[in-house]
Amino acid sequence: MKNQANSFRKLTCLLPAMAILLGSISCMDRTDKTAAEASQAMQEEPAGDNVVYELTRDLYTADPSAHVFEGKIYVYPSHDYESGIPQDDLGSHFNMKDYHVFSMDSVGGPVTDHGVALDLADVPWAGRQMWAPDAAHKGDTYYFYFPVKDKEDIFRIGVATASNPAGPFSARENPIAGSYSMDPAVFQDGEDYYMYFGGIWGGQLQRWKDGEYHGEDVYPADDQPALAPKVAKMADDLLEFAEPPRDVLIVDAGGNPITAGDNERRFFEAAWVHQYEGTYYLSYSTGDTHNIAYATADNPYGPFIYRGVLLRPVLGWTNHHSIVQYKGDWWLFFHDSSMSGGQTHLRNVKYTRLHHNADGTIRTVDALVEP
Ligand code: FUB
Repeated sequence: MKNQANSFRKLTCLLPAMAILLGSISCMDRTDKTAAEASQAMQEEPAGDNVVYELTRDLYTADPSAHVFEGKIYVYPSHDYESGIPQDDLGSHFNMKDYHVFSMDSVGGPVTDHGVALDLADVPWAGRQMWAPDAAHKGDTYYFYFPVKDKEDIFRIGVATASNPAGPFSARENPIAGSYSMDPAVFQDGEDYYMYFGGIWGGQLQRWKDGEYHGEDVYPADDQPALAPKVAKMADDLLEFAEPPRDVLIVDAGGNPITAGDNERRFFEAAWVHQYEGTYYLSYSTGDTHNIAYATADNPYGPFIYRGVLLRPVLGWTNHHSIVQYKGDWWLFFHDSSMSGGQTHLRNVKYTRLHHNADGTIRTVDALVEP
């Protein structure tokens, strides 16, 4: 993946400072706190609007999927580490080989690292690169969904199960039939569960057409509809798809598909869906423009109408998030690269309050910090 131009980051960093000069301090805590100061805030401040909490400083974590299980917040992140693989546009430097699960009893409270929940060596079909996971719960079983390249270096999505939310999880013999690409996010809508997935560039979505792998990087022309995230309803056992994956169309306010050349708004990776007051919110990373954008629909399949940006670029190339409601408040989990001094493949998870506005929009979070 490419390194973002520093000038763009610096410009976004200046915006909150200009706002302060104009009398607004809404971004001040997010932009002025170093990682250590944020940890300090964790001890001293109540759950305020502008506080950014860190998940852990004990290991590198990224791509956080947060859920409330058994009254606690559980976080399912990627586990970054330095594998020595050089950086490239396909994300080879994200060479992760296991997952840890974290939990906390309260916002800003102590965080428990439950240790290795799933290891590459315990997935029979896996080759390399354990990327952004997610989890779901049904009956007395917890399901852990993870993308990893198979032994032919093609991303597939696997599922592993456990009797408790922290694992350890036991992986199935094979990936989910019909799954491909990466970044699974499983959304529960009443009795139904849907998996959203996909990502371009390193996520290989551009190498698939109609569920078939053709192996070539093929992108639509700039004026054509962008490559879409996929969605499939899950079977009752949550171990397979109940239907072939379909495209999730993202359109502008006029109903026109967001085009491949519209890098500020088009889908790149990191789909997440939550529901707020009956509306379905699809949020996703715009990749090379580094935003978390969002779009809304009246059903889980879409089309979703583009609404704006909910998280501006953070330190590091990638931007990846999840949204969860806990005890009445909404929380945005995300990562940046502040703990490693800006190294894109060594990230750390953070979280902060998220606000839905009365008109259905979401208040934009600006969490950029300098390393
Ligand atoms: O962590 C590896 C990849 O980086 C994820 O799968 C993407 O969403 C990006 O965050």
